Amino acid sequence: MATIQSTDHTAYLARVAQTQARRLRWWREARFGMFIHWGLYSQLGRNEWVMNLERIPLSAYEPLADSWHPQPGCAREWAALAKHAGMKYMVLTAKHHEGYCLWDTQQTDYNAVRRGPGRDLVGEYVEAAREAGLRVGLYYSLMDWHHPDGARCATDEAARQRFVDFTRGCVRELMTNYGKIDILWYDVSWPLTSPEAWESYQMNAMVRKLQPDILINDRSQLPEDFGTPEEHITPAAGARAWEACMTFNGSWGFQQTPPTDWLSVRKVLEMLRICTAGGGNLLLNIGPLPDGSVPPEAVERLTAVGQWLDSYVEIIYGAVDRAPSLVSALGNWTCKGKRLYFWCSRWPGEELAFGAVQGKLAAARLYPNGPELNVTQKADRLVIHGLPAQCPDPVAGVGVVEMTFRTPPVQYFNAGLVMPLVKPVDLRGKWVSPPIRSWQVSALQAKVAAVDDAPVVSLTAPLDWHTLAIEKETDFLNVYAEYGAQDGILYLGNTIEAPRDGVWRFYLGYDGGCRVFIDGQSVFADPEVINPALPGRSFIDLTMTAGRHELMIAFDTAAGRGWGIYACFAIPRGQRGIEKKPVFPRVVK
Ligand code: H79
Repeated sequence: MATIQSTDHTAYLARVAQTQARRLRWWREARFGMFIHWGLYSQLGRNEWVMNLERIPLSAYEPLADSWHPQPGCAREWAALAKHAGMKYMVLTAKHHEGYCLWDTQQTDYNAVRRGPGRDLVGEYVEAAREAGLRVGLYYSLMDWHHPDGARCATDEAARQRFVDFTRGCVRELMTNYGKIDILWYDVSWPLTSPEAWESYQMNAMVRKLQPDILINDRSQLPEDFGTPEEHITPAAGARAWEACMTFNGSWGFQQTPPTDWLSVRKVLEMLRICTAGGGNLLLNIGPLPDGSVPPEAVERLTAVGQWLDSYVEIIYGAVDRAPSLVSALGNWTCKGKRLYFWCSRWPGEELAFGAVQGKLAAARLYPNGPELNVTQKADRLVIHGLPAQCPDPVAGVGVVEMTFRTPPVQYFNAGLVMPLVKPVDLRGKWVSPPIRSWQVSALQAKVAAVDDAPVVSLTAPLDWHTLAIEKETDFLNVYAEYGAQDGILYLGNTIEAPRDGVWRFYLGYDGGCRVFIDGQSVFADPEVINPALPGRSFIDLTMTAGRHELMIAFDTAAGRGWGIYACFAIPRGQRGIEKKPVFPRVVK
């Protein structure tokens, strides 16, 4: 039985993965959506958790179902506002934790058609969103404070089955009765503690059968299509799609707060900029009043946001990507096609500089239509001249510089320190060997939790070894150039020949954690960064017999924006003078 189930899941997951890029296409370009929290709690105006947080008994809460009489046409107002604000999709709470269903459901009488409103509020919303050309999302809380099995399902199997049937019934109706639904936004999956208990695979497989193009969020205890950081903006790792959901004034459900407690226009634009630079979306909430009208603070601010967006359409929406290899303390980078955009939120004045950029800048101008700017690019410093003294956009407090590069830019920061890339000449001299000039470099291997867990490998292992020589200018092995910004373990190996039995000091500067092996024995591991320009700070005394040995370094590319190693041998201090002329291990070609 278990085997059959897991096979089913594999097939399901494969299908999800296979269609994901296609299904996500519109969503990745949409950037900005409207979240709408609206329910019985809106009448109380003390947060959508009011029933729970104030322990309002059901007998006192349920009458809210009859006293709710929202104005007709309010969904059109939301849709018009979303459109004006530059939002491309909407997500409405079809059922929040309180358990009240805003649609015409057969699963419970506790719904908007049979009680107070006497209307299908989901139906009205879907129609209004579609009319405005917006994508349609439905929020559904798995947790349910009204359903009699909503809590005891955790401890009573019959209750669990009833509750899961109810849940599946609700979701089926939402996915069947309203035409094309673009997003299913699950929330809180308390109290069941596994996707098996929720029967999430089966439920979501049903959803996808009914809605082949749908996107499902990650809150049914399965990762599905996108991550949902809540009240913080944290980009997902790698290429995983993500959407930050944010309140406007600290409460999802309608709550009156002083105007200063609402997000300012600038703050909303900042969120949008940070989401854009992280390749994610912003789902910004409004909590309409019980009559369905939108709080004037939200209307006013969203309207201004939309006006601002009109001038930035090209670089907010569409195929905008992260530019993960570039950083600055003054703002964020994005790219679109061949162009790079620096969103400068801390305006430096007439000159804007970037350090350690490799890649030739061809042209720069102030977005959207400034004249071409003068630039100087020398050694590791790139300066853009002739910018306005003050930030050109007083609304967002951000100026965008559009750039094109001849070759794709990356930054090599040397251990994060601002220092000239000097050769470590202090190590040169009679008792110190020249640096090891070339290494065998493996293909990037799987990431490990800590560099001291890096498995032993040998040069005979089939890891696509290739030769990499140190850079002429610095004598460093530029590991960064090999792996770009990817995370993983890179192996650097050499066969060396010791000229006699003895102890040699192995100086190693490394910008990133590493582990060292001799003949498959671990002799050293350090997760820290030792500036390669200061290799004397880090050494290992290696005892070797005369003859050949394999020297292997596991280099943790994730340990920083690391860029390389410097390695050489030396005769330890106490042993100097034993021999007239020091002899060092040499690399066997
Ligand atoms: O709808 C909005 C919020 O009401 C809802 N998500 C957004 C989009 C939300 N707010 N807070 N939470 C969810 C936090 C959830 C806390 C929980 Fe628990 C922790 C739910 C389950 C574990 C506390 C412990 C409440 C139930 C068990």
